[in-house]
Amino acid sequence: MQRRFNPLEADARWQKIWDEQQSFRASDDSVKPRSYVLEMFPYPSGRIHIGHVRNYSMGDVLARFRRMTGHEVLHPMGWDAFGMPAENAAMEKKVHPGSWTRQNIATMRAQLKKLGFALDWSRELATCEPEYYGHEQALFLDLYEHGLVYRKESAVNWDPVDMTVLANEQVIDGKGWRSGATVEKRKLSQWFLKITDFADELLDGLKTLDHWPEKVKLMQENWIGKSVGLQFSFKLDQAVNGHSEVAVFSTRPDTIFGASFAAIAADHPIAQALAENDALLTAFIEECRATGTAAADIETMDKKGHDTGLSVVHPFNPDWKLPLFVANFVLMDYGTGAVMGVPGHDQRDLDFARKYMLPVERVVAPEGQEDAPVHDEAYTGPGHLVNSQFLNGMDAESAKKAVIDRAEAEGWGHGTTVWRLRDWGVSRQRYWGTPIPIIHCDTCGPVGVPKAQLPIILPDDVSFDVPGNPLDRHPTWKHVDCPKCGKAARRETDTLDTFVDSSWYFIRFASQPSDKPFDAETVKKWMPVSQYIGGVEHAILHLLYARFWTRALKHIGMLDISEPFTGLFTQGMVTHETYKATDGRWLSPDEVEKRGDRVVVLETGENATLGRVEKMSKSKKNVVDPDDIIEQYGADAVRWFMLSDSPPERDLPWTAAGIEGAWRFVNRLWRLFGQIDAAATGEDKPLDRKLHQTIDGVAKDIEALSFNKAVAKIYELANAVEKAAPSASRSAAIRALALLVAPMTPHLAEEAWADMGEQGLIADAPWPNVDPALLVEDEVTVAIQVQGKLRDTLTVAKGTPKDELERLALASVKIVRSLDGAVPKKVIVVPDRLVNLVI
Ligand code: ANZ
Ligand code: ZN
Repeated sequence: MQRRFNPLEADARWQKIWDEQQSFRASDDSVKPRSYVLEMFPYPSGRIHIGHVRNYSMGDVLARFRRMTGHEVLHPMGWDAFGMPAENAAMEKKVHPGSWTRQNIATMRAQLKKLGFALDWSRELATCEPEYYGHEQALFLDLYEHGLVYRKESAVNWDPVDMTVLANEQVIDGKGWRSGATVEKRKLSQWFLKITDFADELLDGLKTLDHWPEKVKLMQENWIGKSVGLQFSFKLDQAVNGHSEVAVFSTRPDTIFGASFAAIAADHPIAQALAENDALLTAFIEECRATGTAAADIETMDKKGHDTGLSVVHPFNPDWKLPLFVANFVLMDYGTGAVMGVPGHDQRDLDFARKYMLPVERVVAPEGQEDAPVHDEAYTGPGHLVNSQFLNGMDAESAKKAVIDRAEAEGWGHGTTVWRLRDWGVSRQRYWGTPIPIIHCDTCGPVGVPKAQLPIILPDDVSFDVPGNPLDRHPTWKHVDCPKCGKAARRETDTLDTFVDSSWYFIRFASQPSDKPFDAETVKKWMPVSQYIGGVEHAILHLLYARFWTRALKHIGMLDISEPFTGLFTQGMVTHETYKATDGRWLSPDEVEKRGDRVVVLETGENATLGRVEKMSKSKKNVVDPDDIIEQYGADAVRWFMLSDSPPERDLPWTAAGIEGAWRFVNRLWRLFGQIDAAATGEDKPLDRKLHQTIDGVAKDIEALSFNKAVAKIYELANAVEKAAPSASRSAAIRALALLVAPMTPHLAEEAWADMGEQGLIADAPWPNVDPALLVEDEVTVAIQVQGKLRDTLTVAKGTPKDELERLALASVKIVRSLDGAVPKKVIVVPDRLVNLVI
């Protein structure tokens, strides 16, 4: 009878058994070596999407493999459950953010369970529950006590219709992304975390992260943005409102003789003072504010300025005056909010100088280019100083140092380091987040909530029918007495940025006592996470914040770990073709059918156009629902497909043919697993060798997260087993094959294991041993050359003696033909490699 694997029945049965036996529960007390495997926890948006499936399949293979290699594995799952989408749903669908979120969690948990991931569900957590965020409040207070949290007025993007602060990304062309209202700059008192205290450490720590992608480390490095240079003051030719100098910061003090102007930011105090009597400048400043200056746009934006009519004096020559501009490309919150413009060597300055017809002079030149003028491109390369008085002839590094030394000796400047990293503003005027555990008292100022009163629980009875923060307009919630003096006071109604929630969840997974955030001893047993897997979109913020929290907790003596994630892997996306109807509507894959080269709309029979292969997204309708696919093919085929074909860091195009192929392979394996023949005897040496090389190779591939390579090796082994004649070796290979696929297709593997009459679960079985003797090839291919040209090859036993190789070479039909009667003058033999006949 043709054996057919019934995934729907088998998946559910094994999932139930794993659940009942708590197979994947991690023990804090195990004596085995530990391994913590973690995928970035999902936001409960509604349903699992295929990107999650790919991400979690990868982590699962590693987790299961490490269990098989004798590790006590921690592989937890939880929910990053606070955030805006829940409030949007509340506004649009009139459901409470809490019920919307918890419903989504229930749905997505069930979906994940259907995929058979080896997760320790006993440690499941959701950041929106007081059992989690109450401890976060305690940690916030700990950081507050240690001076790592402070309150500061800062300018924010304020949406006057939604009555909320918007992140920069939520401001589109100066308008709120939801309301469309013109966004205002407002000064608000907000809470900040002192991440800048750790800038140096966070930068240095990157050097220790050998198992992180280079590109992620580079992105973090740029984000932290350490710049070493000179801060110095230009004297103003006339004082403005008591300002007699303009302080500037430059990373290129060596180019100081190339300066042709100075520029200040629109929000600079001198610009503000001048604007009081200058309507044009006031208008220009307004314009700068409206467009905003995100650092990223500076390179490309149109450089604009306003000439103040004032001049500054060059520090090396009291007679040398440079015009002072207010310029849109100068940021107020970087360096000193003012620059010296060196058009010859800075592209922004060059664009600006060309527009306002300012001098452009070269002061750094490579050998032979001393007199070459600078045209459209600023020269940023290496070279030596020219046109620079006492600096002439020096290389840039020495010149930098010489200028800094002079500035320090003469007292007009000093060497300094400037960071791009800013402190982390964590206040959000939102409901669905962790309440900030602070009480504002008119007498005592901000007072931390006493820990015994934690958690500060979000009130349930809130409404979303009017804009603004529901916590703020709740009738009673914010009215409390001051914990210090007992007078009437107000609770903080801002909640924490959800990035705070995800900055320590991996610590809570490792240890979750009810009376404190974690137990440091237990955390130490599991942390750091040995392998973290997630999307590259988190390369900067989430990973930096998580690194910061870990270091901050260490700094205040709560934890003894510096880096939370030893290994990081960022997986590629799952993509799919897109389809469009003639009227421009996007069509989903199940609305169309491909007929040859044509794509046809099923309902109407009309032609549709085939668009690009793109990341699956609801807006383009090019999504496949994991549930549908699991229903059709079972979890294992889906998992297998997610791991095959593409290297894990690359995008994986979802195709019907791909999942079909995976499904066929699952069935091929199932038929093979039925072919163990206890009666078959005899060895099959080549098959033994193939098997052991595969065991070894697959293990290495899984550890390197090269899942597609592991899959390819398993295909090859399956082919070899299928072709082999019955033997004891073949039966052993079939049994081992079940173990090899167990991390990837665990339900199929369990089913086969039971069917083979093996004891226990394959999930608990050890990874097969490798016999090192079988890893070495005992046959080699030897090249035979005539006059250095390849004419034939020999397959011989390794170590075949020289004279035997010579004899075999001369006996080769091809060689005899090639020599055409000539007798070799000399025969060169390199054992195991080649025979060269010289005539
Ligand atoms: C003169 C100069 C000459 C500069 C030159 C660069 C090249 P990074 O490396 O990113 O730190 N700058 C300083 N403060 C600024 C601000 N608030 N807004 C806009 N630009 C500012 O950049 C440091 C350089 O950016 C500084 O060095 C300054 O221009 C400019 F050939 O000074 B430089
Ligand atoms: Zn008080």
